Amino acid sequence: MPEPCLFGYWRSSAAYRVRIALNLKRITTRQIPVHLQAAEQKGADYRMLNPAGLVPLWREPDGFTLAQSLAIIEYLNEKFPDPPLLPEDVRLKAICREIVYTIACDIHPVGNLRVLEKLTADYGADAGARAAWNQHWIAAGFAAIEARLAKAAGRHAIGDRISLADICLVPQVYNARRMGFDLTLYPCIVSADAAARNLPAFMAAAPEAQADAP
Ligand SMILES: N[C@@H](CCC(=O)N[C@@H](CS)C(=O)NCC(=O)O)C(=O)O
Repeated sequence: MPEPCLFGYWRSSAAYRVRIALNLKRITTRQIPVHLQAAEQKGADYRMLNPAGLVPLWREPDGFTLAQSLAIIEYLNEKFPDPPLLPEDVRLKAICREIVYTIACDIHPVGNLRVLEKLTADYGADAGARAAWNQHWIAAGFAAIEARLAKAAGRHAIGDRISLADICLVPQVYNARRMGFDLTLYPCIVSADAAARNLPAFMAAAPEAQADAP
């Protein structure tokens, strides 16, 4: 039977989120690498599939496609409800989304490759300036998440069950570490990351575990 495909890239944190969700739900998927450093996401062939020119992209055998990691994950969560990725309690669900949106709307987009490339092309930002820019926005978002986790976290970001908050947090912490971001001020984030990162579904989704990793 043909499998659905996930177009991604080993180090894309948005694709990493979807990989974790797929593993938690045990959905078999064919992974198709799109080499971001080689700008494959900007090529005409890929843009035919995803006009946004970004990964991840979900494609089903009947041709149905979906972009945006959170849209993909919420779609999969509705189609395959077990295990649920959002808390049942409406307030906890909203808090979970607060954390998720802080990462996916406030931190991740401004550190994206195309934004960093634009900073360099139009404003002459060198590697140091790009790193400082990234670290500034990670710090702003992590301060808000740390305060929230100090109240909401149990073993995981929201209580004791893995949720979409952990699915977004682990890739963002991976990115932060990759950029040499100092996590000392964020003990609750470090603890939630450590509790989730070594679970099998997270380990199998990790960048270094992907076939396209160098
Ligand atoms: N909001 C989108 C963001 C997707 C995104 O920015 N993907 C990055 C990789 S993490 C990308 O494709 N970057 C390519 C580029 O900037 O040219 C999502 O959650 O799917």
